[in-house]
Amino acid sequence: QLHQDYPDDTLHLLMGEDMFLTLKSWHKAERICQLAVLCVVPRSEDGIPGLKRYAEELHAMGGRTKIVPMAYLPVSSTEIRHRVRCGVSFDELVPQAVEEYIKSRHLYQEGSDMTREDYKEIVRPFLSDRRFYHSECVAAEAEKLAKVYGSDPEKAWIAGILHDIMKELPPEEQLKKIKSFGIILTDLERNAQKLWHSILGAAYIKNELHITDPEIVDPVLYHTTARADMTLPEKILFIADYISADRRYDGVEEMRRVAYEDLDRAVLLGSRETIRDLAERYMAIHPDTMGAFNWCVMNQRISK
Ligand code: DGI
Ligand code: FE
Ligand code: FE
Repeated sequence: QLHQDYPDDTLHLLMGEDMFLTLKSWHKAERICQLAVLCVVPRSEDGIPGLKRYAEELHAMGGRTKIVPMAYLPVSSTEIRHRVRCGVSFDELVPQAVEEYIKSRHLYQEGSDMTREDYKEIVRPFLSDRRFYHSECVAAEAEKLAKVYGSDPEKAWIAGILHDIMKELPPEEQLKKIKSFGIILTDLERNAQKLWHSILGAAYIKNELHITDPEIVDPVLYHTTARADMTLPEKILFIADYISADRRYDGVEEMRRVAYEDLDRAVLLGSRETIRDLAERYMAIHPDTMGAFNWCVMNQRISK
């Protein structure tokens, strides 16, 4: 087509080293050689002799070639896409405008190929053995609950493995990070250190791991307090955290039974327990914790 449009011009076909070295196996390779000068961009210094050899083979079948002297860029698109998906910074690999474009359109994140092992690898360095084990148990429990109640089991598992990711950072560091994400805490929140890890966890997942799915981010945000009008994924993580296999407290067996019988009832019992425990210790109760309890009471007929 281009030859018809530009009959007097010489056409050049640009390609990278890998493509060039497979050219002879392409469909109608000889025809391609007739139609255009093949321009190859080397991937590394070491690649050039190999390219020259291959170019000679192409010359033998009538090909014209040019090895383009271009500064070798140690950048691979596969590497960039992988980094984007894993939430690892890639700004040194692309121009700033490209970075902004990729981020603003959330490219290369959909159909994430992150495996469970990838998520575990992300969480592992933040947590002690005990807390990591807890996270695995919560993830497994959340997945199970999701299957029973018709929520997305994979997302439930991911929310579970991530939910306490910030729990063991030193408190001062948690506070610093919360500030750095531009989050303003209420007075109550500033004085309730146990609440920081869920607020920070959700922000970290969003800003650093670039996971924006509300079915993952919101359950993490509300896993400690719960709240009124909870979504199904939020209820599931809140309860999974309460009944996971590593939990030991009086009544845990009863709570496990209720959780699989009536999830809303379990949320009611859970928030009642949290409030009772906090009140006994003269700790401030977060409005969302109260909100969850009130919402549950008003929505359920409570028979003792
Ligand atoms: O992180 P986990 O230990 O797995 O469990 P979690 O995230 O539910 O945290 C439980 C802690 O959070 C427990 O020490 C009580 C505290 N907490 C929960 N709701 C409130 C709260 N603390 C205050 N001050 N106010 C609350 O409303
Ligand atoms: Fe937690
Ligand atoms: Fe937890």
